[in-house]
Amino acid sequence: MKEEIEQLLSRVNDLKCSSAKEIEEARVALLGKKGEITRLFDEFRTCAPEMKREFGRKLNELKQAAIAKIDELRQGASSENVQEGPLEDLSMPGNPLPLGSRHPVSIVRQQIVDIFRKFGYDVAEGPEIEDDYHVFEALNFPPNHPARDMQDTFFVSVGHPNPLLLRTHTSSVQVRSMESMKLPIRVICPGRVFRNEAISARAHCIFHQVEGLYIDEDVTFADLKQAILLFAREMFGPDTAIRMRPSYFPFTEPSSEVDVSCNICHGKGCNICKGTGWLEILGCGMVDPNVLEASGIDSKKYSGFAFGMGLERIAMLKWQVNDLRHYFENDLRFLSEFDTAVEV
Ligand code: 2U9
Repeated sequence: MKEEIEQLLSRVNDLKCSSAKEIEEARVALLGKKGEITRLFDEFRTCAPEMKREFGRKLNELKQAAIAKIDELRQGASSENVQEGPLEDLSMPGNPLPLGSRHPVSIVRQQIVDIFRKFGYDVAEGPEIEDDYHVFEALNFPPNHPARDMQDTFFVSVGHPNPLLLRTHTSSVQVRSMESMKLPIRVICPGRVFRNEAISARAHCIFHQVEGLYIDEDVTFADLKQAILLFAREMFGPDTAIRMRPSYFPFTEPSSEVDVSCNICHGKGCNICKGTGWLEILGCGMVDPNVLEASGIDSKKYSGFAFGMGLERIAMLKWQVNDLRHYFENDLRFLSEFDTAVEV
């Protein structure tokens, strides 16, 4: 008991609390009905008579020290809280918490996903680290295609019989959808992609895409054209026109690049559309029969269209951002320009 009293006394002497709440909690823990000092007084009643004198004196000293310490702490706390002059106006609003804002790429992605959801598309996601099959082979890339080269693609494991790589497009997600979903398929795949490119105002080694795929019986190029037109009008305004130019991709045949009418100069020509009146926004085409067959889909019965777009590019056109690097630097002066507050 003697040791317990001494330990408690040194704890009382070292006690440090700043707020009134903490001081009251310490008082209750020491001197309250179930407090440690109160318990020692209870034990004192049962101790041997020859010890009572010494323990009684020590216990009383401990109790007085605890009361004095609590008083001292209370005085310290109240003098810190003394307010000079009149009280502040307590009805004034508090300090506002800084609210974040959504990243421009996230805003554009959400808009595109919302539009295609309305058209009945599902949203699918897949791994960023992929294998050669899902990124190239299943998409009809020939074995010697430059994209398969280390100059263009980041490989995670080299010299492995089935090397892993960072996906260069989200088409790999659509391949996985073809493997796992029942036909007809209507799917939209947003995601981050990686290409071994030098970073500049117009190129980056990481960027974001949304790709889409629709496979059913009797899907034609006219369906593709209509889907893209409806999307462009939802995204860029009801007066938007589209223009399709022939192109080439290994995974679609025929393939096309799509421009929308410039909604800044309305065709007159400005420096955003470089005087042409048109802005390139996406690539698309009819899914190559080889791609359907590679995933076990009968290309005689089914056909489909696919499209892909780069989100940074669309956000650059939408907000006239002239340097891609702004999207990756997280400079608050840039990010706070996009004022859609995050909903919490
Ligand atoms: C499957 C079959 C076909 C996806 C497509 C494009 C055209 C395209 C580029 C736009 C700018 C990529 O971000 S970008 O560099 N994409 O032009 N993508 S068709 O075609 C597919 C995808 C999956 C199974």
